Amino acid sequence: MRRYHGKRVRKVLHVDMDAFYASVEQRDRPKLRGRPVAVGSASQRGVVMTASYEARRFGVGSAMPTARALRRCPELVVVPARFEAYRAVSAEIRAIFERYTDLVEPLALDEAYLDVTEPRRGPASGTVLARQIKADILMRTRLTASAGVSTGKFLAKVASALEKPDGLTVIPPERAEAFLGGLPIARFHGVGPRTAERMTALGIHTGADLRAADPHELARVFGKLGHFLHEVAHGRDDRPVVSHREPKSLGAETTFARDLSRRAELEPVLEELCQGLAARMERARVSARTVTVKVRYADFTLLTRSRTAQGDLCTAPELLATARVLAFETARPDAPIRLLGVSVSHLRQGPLRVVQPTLPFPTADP
Ligand code: TTP
Ligand code: MG
Repeated sequence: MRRYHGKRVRKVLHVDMDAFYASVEQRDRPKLRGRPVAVGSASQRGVVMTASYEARRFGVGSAMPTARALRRCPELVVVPARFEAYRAVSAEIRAIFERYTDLVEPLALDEAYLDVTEPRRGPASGTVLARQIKADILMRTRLTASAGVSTGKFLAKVASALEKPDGLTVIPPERAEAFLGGLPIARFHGVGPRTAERMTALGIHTGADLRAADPHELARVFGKLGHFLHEVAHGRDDRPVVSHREPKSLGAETTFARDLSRRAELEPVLEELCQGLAARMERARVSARTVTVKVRYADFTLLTRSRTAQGDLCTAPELLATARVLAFETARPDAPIRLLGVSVSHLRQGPLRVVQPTLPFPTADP
């Protein structure tokens, strides 16, 4: 891992599709290419969700009433949204991101943070990976994305917007301080037009002004945002990239201080493992179909046995019933054991045991 002033430096990417909905429409309807396009409702009271870069030159943009957009750009083509198509592209880019790192945090259909400090493939260069990811996206979806590369989420996100469309902006650690110092306040994440106005009234125009401001005063006037801005203006942004992907399996194991061989000694350990596992499954809101027990004997031979249930397992007693069979009905019932583990797989998302609500009227059983 790269170090800067003795500190470990992360490599964080922010990738964001260009004029996302509008670009998908232009891709799928060649007649719209090169023309000012807005995606949104064409009705009198409709609103523009996004506009192609051709339309942006006329001052058309997100959240603008369609009527005003048409006044600004009379030749504007307004098309309705096709969310299915956008979701499909979203899944494609997500799959590309996940080929490079496990740490993918989607923010919306068209954007995500990626931590590529230790990538799954390719060199550990944020710049090279960003270029590859952009090329993959273009090849797979025929759409362009912009990427920002830096040491944290904040800088990566600001960077990705700097050279849109089809941009790639890198802010290395040695340039971060100067960059943040010169950054206008309105470009700081979380600062809308209102906050920007209030900051300006206090004489805060740039990141350098933020750094010079009294942090207590900032926190008093702007609350949490004030504290956050003071921190990021100093380049302090340790927020991790958190992937919300569902786990494929969950497991727990214990190595004993001394080898155990009697069932009476092993039974409570197994019970504890199953209880811990059931609690984690509940927090993750998953049920499981397969239970695996792992036994390492004192002579280090390893035994793993699995059983897949017909239905979904979720409670500790259910897990224990299966784990018991697997652990104790083995070929070596009395051999000393040094490690015992239980894991669950074939996980399914969903509330575990939903009590059927009473129906207001009788229904026919299937
Ligand atoms: P953005 O990434 O904010 O915008 P964009 O991709 O259209 O343009 P760019 O990133 O190049 O500046 O939003 C992604 C999509 O989300 C956008 O295509 C449409 C939708 N969206 C809305 O529906 N309403 C909104 O107010 C905004 C900002 C976006
Ligand atoms: Mg976008």
